[in-house]
Amino acid sequence: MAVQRTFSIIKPDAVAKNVVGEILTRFEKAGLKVVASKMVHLSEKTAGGFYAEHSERPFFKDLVSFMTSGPVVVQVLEGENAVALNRELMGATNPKEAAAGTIRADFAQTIDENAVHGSDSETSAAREIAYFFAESELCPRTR
Ligand code: RTP
Ligand code: MG
Repeated sequence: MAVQRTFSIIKPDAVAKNVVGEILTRFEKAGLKVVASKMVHLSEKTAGGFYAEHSERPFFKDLVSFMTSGPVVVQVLEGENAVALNRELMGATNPKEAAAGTIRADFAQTIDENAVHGSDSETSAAREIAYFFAESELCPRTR
């Protein structure tokens, strides 16, 4: 498996709980390297555009409202099998169903406010990275 990049969001609930560092530590301990990172307060337009694939779903309005409720930290993570590895570290979408020791099991309580986002495929990762970062903001990690 080659080195991949994936896109991650530490959502407003986790930022409010002050666990940004603890979540980043989990990525780092699992061997993922941060190659870009910034804190942003999403506008409705940006959040809605990011989750456009869910625009017809019943939870879309609440999702956009939650994602714009406070700042988030967005990052690009790099490593072997990064997309699947990040999804494994995050746990199931619903924290109540997330495996013990995963980020969502440890830092979230509800499906609506579930601490983190992670790309679900390499194709999504490429689109999501480009949605938030210019190529010049990605910092190759040579050591
Ligand atoms: P994410 O995109 O945030 O990483 O989460 P995911 O892939 O695990 O889940 P996805 O199906 O892409 O849904 C995106 C976000 O929408 C909220 N959601 N609510 N109430 C519901 O049934 C429901 N389903 C999804 C969640 O916050 C989920 O993370
Ligand atoms: Mg998703």
